Amino acid sequence: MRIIGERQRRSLLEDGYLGVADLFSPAEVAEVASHLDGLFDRFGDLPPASVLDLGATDGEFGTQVPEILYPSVLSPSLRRTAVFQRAKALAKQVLGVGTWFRFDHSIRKPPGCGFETVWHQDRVHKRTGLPERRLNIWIPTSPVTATDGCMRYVPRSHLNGVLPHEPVPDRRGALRTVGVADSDAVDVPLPTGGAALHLFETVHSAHPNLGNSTRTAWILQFTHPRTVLPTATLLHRAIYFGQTRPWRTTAVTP
Ligand SMILES: O=C(O)CCC(=O)C(=O)O
Repeated sequence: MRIIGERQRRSLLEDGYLGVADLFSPAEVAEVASHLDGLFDRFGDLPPASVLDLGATDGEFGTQVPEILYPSVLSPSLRRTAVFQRAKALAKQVLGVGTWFRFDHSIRKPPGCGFETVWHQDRVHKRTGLPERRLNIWIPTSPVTATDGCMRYVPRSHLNGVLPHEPVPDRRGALRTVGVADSDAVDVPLPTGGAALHLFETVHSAHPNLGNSTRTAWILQFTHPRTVLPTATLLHRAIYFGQTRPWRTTAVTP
């Protein structure tokens, strides 16, 4: 199924990122937002393995930059939304037949949150050595600009392999790409219904939220094994099921 135009697809593959303004209707995004809000409302009661805070090491956990891992496993209704289905069709259009859903998370930046998401390549966090291509679909539940936490990308940075990363002092779990200048980057502001797409190796970051509204994003990651061998897909799926088992047994909504 064709979700974006061929020129957009080529631009994504050439630049490593793409902003699309009109992938979903506001009502479709509102449905996602209500599921995510339900999870963030219960943040303190979610299984410890499914929550993080990307803020300062000495900050109060869950109040700075709360993150929920695998929200669609905790709240399986998310997988039945039009947003999920269209995102999956889009990933298949970009990566090809054999693409499947790998991971989702949601990151919230409360109003006045001064923490940027540091420059990084997603591939740096990959734990398995299986060869694959991945696509991230970053979906904000409200309009975003540089003031309230939109994504930003370094164009064509996916072409240089995995770059050196360094830990960020006083920030929880953050690994930052060495030597990126803010002036190298392009902001991707979006209206409600838009999404920012990027490849596994693209250097990216998100602005702090200095606006007055909460910024919440649902982030879906799809993978395409770089081999036609069916065993590669089976291995990927086995790893996925192993990793998500603790979340699946504690699903909190029907
Ligand atoms: O939402 C954010 O602040 C950052 C998201 C991100 O880094 C990603 O989607 O890979």
